[in-house]
Amino acid sequence: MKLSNRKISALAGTALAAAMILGLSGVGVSAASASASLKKGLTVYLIPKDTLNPYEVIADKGASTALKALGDKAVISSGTVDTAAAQIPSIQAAIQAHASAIIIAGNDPSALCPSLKQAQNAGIVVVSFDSDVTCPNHLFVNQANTKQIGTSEVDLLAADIHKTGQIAILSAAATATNQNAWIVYMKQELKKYPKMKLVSTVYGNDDPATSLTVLQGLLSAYPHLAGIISPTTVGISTAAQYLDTHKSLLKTLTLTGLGLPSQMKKYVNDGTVKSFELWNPANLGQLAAYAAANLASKTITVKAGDKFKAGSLGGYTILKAASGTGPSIVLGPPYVFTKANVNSFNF
Ligand code: RAM
Repeated sequence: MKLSNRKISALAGTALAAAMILGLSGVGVSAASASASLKKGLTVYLIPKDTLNPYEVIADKGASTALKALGDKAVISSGTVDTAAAQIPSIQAAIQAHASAIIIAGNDPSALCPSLKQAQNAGIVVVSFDSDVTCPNHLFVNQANTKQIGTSEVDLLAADIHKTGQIAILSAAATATNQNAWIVYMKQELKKYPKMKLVSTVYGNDDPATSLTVLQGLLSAYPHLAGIISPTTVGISTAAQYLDTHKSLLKTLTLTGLGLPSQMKKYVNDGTVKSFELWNPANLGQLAAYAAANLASKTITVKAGDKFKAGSLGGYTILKAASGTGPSIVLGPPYVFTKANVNSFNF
């Protein structure tokens, strides 16, 4: 859906509008119309950053629901920590299983490339989603425009802290392609706010315990912190939980970033967090599933301008490679959650 963020905010007042924007009414897949030319019985390996992260679990469920509706088999396989090494056995398993496609959220931009090349040599189509890899000949299914995700998080925070004060970033793994790409644009956007100073970026590895440890380190190193951006659902929910039990910090500190409404609504409703952003991870999975099924069926290639239908999500066109990235498709704009709308969402 091609809606600007401003239009989305204007619409956000009603639960129905919000549900339409995030495709909640369409999570169930009407596969029939789009699937006529697709091969059936494909085996598709879904390799998330890790199998424990609730965000990845929802995205994988969206993908596997769509694949099953298309008559394909989905295998979800990954490690329990966000490293490339933990994902490589799953790529090998896909090769052993003669899979048709791999859909992977990269824990590292380049360390997975030798294994993914082996997979491609075995005839397996490679799609990255959520977090890209830099390897050749794959399609990246991006959740939203990379620049918009980065800049909008800074703008959200700036509005709340009167464009002034020390800020920090609580990120995921230091090698995560998606968070690092967003952080590049955060830094660029911060140039618009000369009185906001980024003092530190810490990495919680999308592990709640590590995220808590680095958060506590941050708070003790920078007692005057005015803002934290956590561009990861694991980081922001961990930080929100901590701030909820240390409410005096909220007098001077604002937390925002990317969160799951299901995890964050408690903290938004009790005032710990004012606003945060995301998209529907199940829709991201569904879009990646249709992209993989189309590539494996050779109804499209990894070429800018190629088009396909992603079931209830509608039509998508492959975008030109930008510098430093390959061809991609973008799910849609990020959505801002506040007390006014957060209760309408269940993901
Ligand atoms: C975490 C993961 C994921 C990211 C979301 C926003 O769950 O790091 O890659 O897209 O946050």
